[in-house]
Amino acid sequence: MNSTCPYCGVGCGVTVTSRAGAVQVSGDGEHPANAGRLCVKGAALADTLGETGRLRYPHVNGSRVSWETALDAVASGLQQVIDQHGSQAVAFYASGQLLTEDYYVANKLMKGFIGAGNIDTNSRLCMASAVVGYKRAFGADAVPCSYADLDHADLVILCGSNTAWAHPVLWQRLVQAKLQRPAMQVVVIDPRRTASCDIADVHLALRAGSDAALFNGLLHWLAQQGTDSSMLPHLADVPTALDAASGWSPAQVAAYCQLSEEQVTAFYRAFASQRNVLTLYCMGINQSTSGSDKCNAIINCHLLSGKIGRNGSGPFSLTGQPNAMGGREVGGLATQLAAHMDFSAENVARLQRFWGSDRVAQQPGLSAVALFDAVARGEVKAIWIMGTNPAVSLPEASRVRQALAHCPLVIVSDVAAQTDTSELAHICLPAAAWGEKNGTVTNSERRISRQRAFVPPVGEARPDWWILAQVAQRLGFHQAFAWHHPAEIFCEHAALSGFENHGSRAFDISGLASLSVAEWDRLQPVQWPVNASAPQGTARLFSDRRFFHPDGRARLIAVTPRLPLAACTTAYPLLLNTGRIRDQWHTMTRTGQVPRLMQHVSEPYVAMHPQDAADYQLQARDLVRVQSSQGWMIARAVLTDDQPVGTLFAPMHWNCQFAAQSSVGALVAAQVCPLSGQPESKQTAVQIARWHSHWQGTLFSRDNVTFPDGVWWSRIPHTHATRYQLAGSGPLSALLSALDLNDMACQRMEGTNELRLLAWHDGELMLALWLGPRVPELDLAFIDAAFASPPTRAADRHALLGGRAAERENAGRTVCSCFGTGEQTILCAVAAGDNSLAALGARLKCGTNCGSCIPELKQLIARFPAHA
Ligand SMILES: Nc1nc2c(c(=O)[nH]1)N[C@H]1C(S)=C(S)[C@@H](COP(=O)(O)OP(=O)(O)OC[C@H]3O[C@@H](n4cnc5c(=O)[nH]c(N)nc54)[C@H](O)[C@@H]3O)O[C@H]1N2
Ligand SMILES: Nc1nc2c(c(=O)[nH]1)N[C@H]1C(S)=C(S)[C@@H](COP(=O)(O)OP(=O)(O)OC[C@H]3O[C@@H](n4cnc5c(=O)[nH]c(N)nc54)[C@H](O)[C@@H]3O)O[C@H]1N2
Ligand code: SF4
Ligand SMILES: [Mo]
Repeated sequence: MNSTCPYCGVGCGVTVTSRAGAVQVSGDGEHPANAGRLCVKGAALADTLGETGRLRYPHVNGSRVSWETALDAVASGLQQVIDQHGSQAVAFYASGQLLTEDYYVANKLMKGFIGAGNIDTNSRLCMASAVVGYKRAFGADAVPCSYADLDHADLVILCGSNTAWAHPVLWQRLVQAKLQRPAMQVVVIDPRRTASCDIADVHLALRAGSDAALFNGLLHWLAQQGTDSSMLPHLADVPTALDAASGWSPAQVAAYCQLSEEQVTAFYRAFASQRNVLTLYCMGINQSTSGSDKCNAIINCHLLSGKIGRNGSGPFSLTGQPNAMGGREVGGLATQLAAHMDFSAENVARLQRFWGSDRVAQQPGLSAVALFDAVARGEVKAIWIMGTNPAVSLPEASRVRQALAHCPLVIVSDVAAQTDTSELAHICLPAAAWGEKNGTVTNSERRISRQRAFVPPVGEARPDWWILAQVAQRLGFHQAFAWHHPAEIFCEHAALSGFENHGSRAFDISGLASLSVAEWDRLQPVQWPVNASAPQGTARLFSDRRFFHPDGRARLIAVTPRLPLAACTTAYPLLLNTGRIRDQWHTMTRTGQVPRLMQHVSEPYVAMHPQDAADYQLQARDLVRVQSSQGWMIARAVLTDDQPVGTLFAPMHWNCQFAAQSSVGALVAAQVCPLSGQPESKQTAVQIARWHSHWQGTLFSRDNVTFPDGVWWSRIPHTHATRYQLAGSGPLSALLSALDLNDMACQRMEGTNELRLLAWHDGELMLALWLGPRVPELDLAFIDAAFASPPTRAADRHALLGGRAAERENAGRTVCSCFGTGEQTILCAVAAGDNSLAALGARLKCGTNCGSCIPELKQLIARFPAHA
């Protein structure tokens, strides 16, 4: 059966097969988004199925209860708050990872029937600026482009997007396009060098947060060069935008962006001279206190030059989450109603008619950061969080935790048994996970695809739409929430999109409003709009140069570039950037359970330039305390000249389930773009210092371990055991007593400042521990395997205590996650003459599946200069 990958906004189709009871997931060769390709996360989907780490039953105040009890508790809890404090005192915080049907029900319940605007979503942290950018420019939140544009572009600009790691299958398509048409230029705009620079002709490592000036300068340049005059009748507000851009000469841009004037003019020349230009932009643009303006600065250039609405051209905002777009369509953001309607009196009345409700919210609700502030102030007294983990992902995450800890009613719907957010919940509801639920998602190119259920839910997990509808009924809204099947919800949503639309709203899938359940089930991927005039969907918008403002013209927006609010000071001299790594998804609740996805990068880290490391007396792998004015974290130092001097990068993923004190969200300030409400997650001023410890260690354990205060730990699931990396300064006895070695037979080797220990129970290895002033180098795969088949000979046990098999070569850190190929293995092969991608692929297979590791393979090959 076919379904859709639940991770990123590329929206790859997958084919699910079952062989001898084991589920296998492969790329769907027929799906237009990926044509059979998958990245490592998609390829590892089968490993996320099953009960590991899942929430299986409803819980109230920590005790398992029946669904009846849990749903009654949710409904009566919400009702009580509404009765006492009004509907504004309750809120939903939802997610671009819900299915469209789930999302539609959540929005309908809050805005249509509870009657408040307070439903916002994690898309606020992600897409909100892109939405404002499109709406201001086009009069609608409508992505003009398609992935197929990559096959026609002459110049592709990746701006604030590490596509190679965050949208890997799209990146593979770009790599292929460049192979086929080497003349196609690729420009990467990113302060740091990333894996996406691998195929870049040019990397513009501009000053963090300075993109608006670069594009303002481009607008000015385009105006001076004389642009596509046929475009002008379709544009409004051109003079004011050009006026705002007029001061930005290449010299000024170069000084502001810390680039050379040659770099700037070469980029401008390329943009102006190439016919088809595609700008892909993502979090390096959106996550900013001037994110909306940055989006418009980019869109302005495409509009003025007419590089929009045709093959291979356009401003293409990449969506992060699998269904960020679906959320935008149903009104998941507190600032819109539903089906692309805003809160105008006309639209409120329209929705009242459609939903048959006289209590539709009249005004926008609180957006994410403001919402959690209102929780902190006690104004919002009940919050239902579904499909997101705000205690990790929101800025000032420690404040979010405190706010939740004091909130009278916190309800969490999640698939994971334990998250940093669910630890603070009064009511936990088990949601059906990917593979167990049925519905639709919309990817970055407006393509609606089906996610299909193929396994029964674990325990008593239920689909999110069902949970929401049950609560709605208990709140007294029976008829409006009486669906029996998600297909019915989809059809209602599709009907609403066409309701009194007459071409006024871009989002129109009225052509799908009368699907039968069987037709919905068979629905093939299709790009909206899908209506009477475009029954097969629409690949490209604005080919006719008609936009959605009432006069049909697009708007240029006057942009005044602003640098990040986060500014370095003597106390906080370094600028911390945050983002994604290749093999992890967000707060790791699913990908963190998959051993092979934990091997590429296993621990929270902070990347810095070697010069900065030297200034702070840091060495590679040291533990570093990173501190901002908001909070602090501990992470391992990675030294790389990919990182500009004076700047750091830390992944956003780690949290209290995977490491002690390593959540970067605690450091980021809750400063937002005034237009979009999106936080500035990419820039934080920080100081760093070595985190001193007397000992470090590696522990493998069959069971999870809780460590005493003062011990820093990070947890890394392997196939047969869990590994912990440890560090601390306290007495080792406190650590050893936390390990509870009572009933175990222990083999020890003690030296000065050093301890090695194996603990056995009934012939099974229970624990293996190495402690000392530095982490010893261990053969991790060999140790993990000993938990499945313990060595019996004394000599082998002795070797195990040494941490490595007597005769085995250490494969080193995993580079290729698909085939588990280690760095050492690759380096040996390169040294032996396999010094090309093809030769490595032929010998070790690495890089031949999803291709995400190719940039790293190339770097390893480059370490050995080719023989003359
Ligand atoms: N592996 C993986 N893939 C994912 C996700 C994941 O968790 N893991 N999450 C998905 C989601 S929800 C999202 S939103 C996307 C995000 O996808 P991306 O936006 O591509 O990923 P990020 O790593 O957040 O940030 C992108 C780049 O912005 C750069 N940047 C920082 N500041 C600036 C700046 O001032 N200007 C410019 N031009 N660039 C800057 C960063 O250095 C970084 O390389 O990824 C999606 N895909
Ligand atoms: N510093 C910093 N912070 C960031 C970012 C950054 O770049 N830097 N990026 C921001 C961005 S772009 C994003 S999108 C956010 C993401 O941040 P979050 O949304 O908080 O991260 P996730 O881990 O994806 O959370 C999804 C939750 O939903 C659960 N879940 C999975 N499937 C289902 C389901 O079907 N139903 C339900 N009910 N639950 C489910 C998962 O177990 C998990 O707990 O982080 C933001 N925060
Ligand atoms: S590129 Fe995105 S949608 Fe495709 S397989 Fe990877 S994570 Fe899934
Ligand atoms: Mo995102």
